Amino acid sequence: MRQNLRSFKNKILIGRGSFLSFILLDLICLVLANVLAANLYISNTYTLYKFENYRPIVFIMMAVYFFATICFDTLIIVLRRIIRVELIECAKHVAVSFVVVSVILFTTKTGATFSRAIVYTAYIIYFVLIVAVHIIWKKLLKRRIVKRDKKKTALLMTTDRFAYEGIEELAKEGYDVTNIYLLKNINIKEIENVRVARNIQEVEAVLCWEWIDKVFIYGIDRLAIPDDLIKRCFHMGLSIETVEFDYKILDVKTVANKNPKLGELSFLEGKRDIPFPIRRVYWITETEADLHRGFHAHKLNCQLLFCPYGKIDIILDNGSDKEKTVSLDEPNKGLLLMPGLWREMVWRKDGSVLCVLASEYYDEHEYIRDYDEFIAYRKKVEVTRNTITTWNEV
Ligand code: T46
Repeated sequence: MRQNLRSFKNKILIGRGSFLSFILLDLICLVLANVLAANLYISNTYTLYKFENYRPIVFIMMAVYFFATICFDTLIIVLRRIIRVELIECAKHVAVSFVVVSVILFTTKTGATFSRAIVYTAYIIYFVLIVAVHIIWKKLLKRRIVKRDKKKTALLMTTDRFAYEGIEELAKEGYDVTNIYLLKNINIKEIENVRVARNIQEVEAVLCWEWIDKVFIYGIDRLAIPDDLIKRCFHMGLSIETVEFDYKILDVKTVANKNPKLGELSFLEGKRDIPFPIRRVYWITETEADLHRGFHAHKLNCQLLFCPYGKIDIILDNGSDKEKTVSLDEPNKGLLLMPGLWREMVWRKDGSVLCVLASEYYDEHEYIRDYDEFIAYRKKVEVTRNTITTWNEV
């Protein structure tokens, strides 16, 4: 119940409430359109139409306006909307209001006393006015926001596993991450002083009121991002870039002792070295050379593999490029594996130990153990990628 109330409050206050200036502009346009339409039909152009008589219908129009705005989302995401989308959205917005007001005019006695022609003309003028005002107002807003900060800004869509790394990597590309959307609804308010949007409504408000140059999906499968959100971004003419990597070889920090008899100590530290929260640790022992294991891929699980003793080859296949082999032959070598990679492990030395840190709990359903199924899965991911490029080009 409390959750529902909170999400309703977010919807109204954060989602719709932030469009106040657009709502006010629209209302001014509505009144102006009525005055102009009335003047077209009344011979005495110097007296602005007998507004007193006309007042009830304007109030009805305003009430319908609020109804359309709140119930049909006709005003949502206005700042970056591309012109074609702006036209469609304004037409939708006027159409909802027009249909409701027409029904009132045709079905009520009071309605019959008003000139329907004036109302219809008012709606045509209203449409032209709001399109023009929205476009100009957005240009002004953009100029004000862009002026304030000349750095390129980014919205980062990721999970808690990759947020830190994402901020760092995008900074290298010259982007200042101003907002983060975490895929899993975890109660984190900020990461490295960057605000975290807790739900889609908050992301929409960010996209509307803050100047975002680009949206980045970092280190996660694009299929995991809600479709609605992706569409919203494209609706606004925002491009989305996915930063993907299949695997990374990491240096595991190692402290060598002055006295070699004391051996070496290697260590991995939570957020600093491992870009995901560790949910599981496992290791494979009692092995012999020439043992082959694996032959599967993961849909969700990210892993960090290391071999503290011996030598193990990890053969990686992403379904399209040539297979790659990474040899884990030193304790200070780590291999970060992203989901969606087919792997085979080959033991090269008796007794070699494979240690794995995993981002997910064990779940047989997120394994792909059939190679054909794996290829089909990779293709599906590719298709989404292409679709996104096409939308981007619109
Ligand atoms: C991977 C490579 C590197 C569990 O019950 N819990 C666990 O956490 C794991 C990892 C496995 N199991 C069971 C499932 C199977 O019945 O242990 C059995 C052997 O697992 P699997 O055949 O998947 O083992 P490998 O060596 O082929 O693969 C393992 C991991 O499963 C996999 O995630 O990436 O190591």
